[in-house]
Amino acid sequence: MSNYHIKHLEEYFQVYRKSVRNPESYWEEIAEEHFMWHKRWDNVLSYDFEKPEFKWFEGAKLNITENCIDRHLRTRGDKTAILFEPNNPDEEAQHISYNELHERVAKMANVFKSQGVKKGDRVCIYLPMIPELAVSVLACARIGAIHSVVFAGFSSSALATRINDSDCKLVITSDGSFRGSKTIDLKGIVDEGLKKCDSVETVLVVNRINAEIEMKEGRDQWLQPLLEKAETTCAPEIMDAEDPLFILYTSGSTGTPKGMVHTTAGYMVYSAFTFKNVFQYREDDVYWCTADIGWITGHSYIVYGPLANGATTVMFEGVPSYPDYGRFWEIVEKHKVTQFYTAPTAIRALAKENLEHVEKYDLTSLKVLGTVGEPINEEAWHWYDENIGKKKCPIVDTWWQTETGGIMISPIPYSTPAIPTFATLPLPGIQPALMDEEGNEIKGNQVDGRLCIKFPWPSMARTIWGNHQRYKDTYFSAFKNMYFTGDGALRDSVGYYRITGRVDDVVIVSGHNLGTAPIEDAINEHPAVAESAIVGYPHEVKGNALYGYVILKETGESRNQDNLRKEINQLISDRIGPIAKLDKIQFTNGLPKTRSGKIMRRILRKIASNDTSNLGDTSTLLNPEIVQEVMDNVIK
Ligand code: 6R9
Repeated sequence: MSNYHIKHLEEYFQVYRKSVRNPESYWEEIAEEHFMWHKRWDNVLSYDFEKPEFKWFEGAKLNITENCIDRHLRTRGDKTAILFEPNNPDEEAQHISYNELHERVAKMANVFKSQGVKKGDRVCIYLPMIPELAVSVLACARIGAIHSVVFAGFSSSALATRINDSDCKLVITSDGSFRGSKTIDLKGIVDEGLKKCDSVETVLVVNRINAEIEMKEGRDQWLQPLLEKAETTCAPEIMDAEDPLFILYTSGSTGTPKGMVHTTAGYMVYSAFTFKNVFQYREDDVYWCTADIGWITGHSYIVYGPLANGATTVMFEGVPSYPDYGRFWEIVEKHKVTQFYTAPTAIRALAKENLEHVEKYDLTSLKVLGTVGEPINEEAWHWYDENIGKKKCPIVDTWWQTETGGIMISPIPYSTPAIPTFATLPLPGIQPALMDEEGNEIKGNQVDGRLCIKFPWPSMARTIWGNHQRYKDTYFSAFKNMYFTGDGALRDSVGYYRITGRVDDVVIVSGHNLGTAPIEDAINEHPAVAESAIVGYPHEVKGNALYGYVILKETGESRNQDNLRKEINQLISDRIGPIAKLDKIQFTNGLPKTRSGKIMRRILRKIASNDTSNLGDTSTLLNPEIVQEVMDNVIK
């Protein structure tokens, strides 16, 4: 039995020690045993932090879709690969078997080819969470085209920026999408965006909502008739280990989005390995990640990781609040979901609602719960543990990034004892380091610093598309011979990591470093508080002072606000110390959030600092309208 599946903490430590003593042989063994290669690698790893350049499994030849589909056909052909749950609960779910997926990917790949798409070309995928999205991703990989999935909630200008940055040749979209009780005119957004794009030759359109749309002569084509004519098999393009697999854009703290480039072999090995271990996936499980495939979480843990393991992966088109707040739990019951992976922001939103929405459903199929995307506060963690996991399901708080390609720090269920708000221990092969501002590594436990990774791992992003210098500057210049994550973290007395938030979320008040996340945690413990965000603003005496934006639960809204402010500060004082008390507290109905649920603290910081002349790009916000409301109620 290989060490692909870790079952005990003791085993974790053994595996971990082995993995860092000799990373090359560790990953080589996994790559050898669990994947299908056309040619073996000549060299497991070569790297240079100065250039920076990282190559894994160089010389190997493979196609990732053979690993995700073809090799399962003999033993799992009729097993459900993708379980599609539509937006509308009255529409029937689709069980797409591995055999069917094989055929659908081949047909889509042949359609792409018929439109002139070749190995190395970029294809932009702008689709809602429908099977065609996963199928297009895999079809690109089948023929060696580089996919660039753009989340179908992004605006036309955000779409155009991304298409132009990587000169996509083809765009695949749909006539529209369903989102709760609404429909969204995706094709209209594409038409608007493409006014600014010269590289796009073809737009393929999936019919999802039967909308009347305009089709531009010579550019736009309905997908269905092309699929009907397409051959049902497509030989895989044989790729080099380091050939790019996809580009995925992530926003930086400044400037244009960064097109992170992931390559084939290392990404495959690491996403598959982490999927199996972090979710303790077993053959008959039904795994559900609620993310959108437009984010890295969807790439690695809806598509590639699960399919490389021959798993059944649920794809949900809708939203947690439609037709009501019980929708997630209804789906868990209906499909007997065993692993459930979501974001803290979703948990907090659902925890605000009546518990009846949870209690109506049978959640006993669940075995493992996961969270990703931001630090999870204690209150949300306990709500998840008690009401969803019924205190029987390990919770994996998984820390990672678009750039890391896969989960880096996370408990392993049944092995790592969890502590709320701690991502706990690094996965095998991952070597975190905490650094001080002078560039020295902070050794030992009970310390905090800037989180870096000091040795390469297989799924690290290899460059920023078209801008290698920016890749170097952003990730490899702050600390020598290290990858800098941009996050702060602390390591507790037993070596567990807790992510304290982006380093730029740290506020220095009277010379004290204060992470905003722990203060928010303290505030969120107040029974009347639903959510909060803390930022720093300039203060004459302290350098910086703290400004809190607080959303109240319905029950809190009738309370006297001055009393609430006092209670909140008392809580902070109790939990963290008087130094962390807030100078100003603004009660608000909402907070500006990115589409992946992250609070845009940059905007809140400017508002609190009375510096609203240039709020920067707000086009990627989920709720741009809230910005004005927050500004109107600012406390001067
Ligand atoms: C996968 C993903 C990355 C940033 C990362 C960090 C934050 C993600 C977290 C977490 C605390 C966790 N983050 N997971 N913070 N605990 N479990 O979210 O990728 O969208 O690129 O965001 O998200 O700040 O640096 P991405």
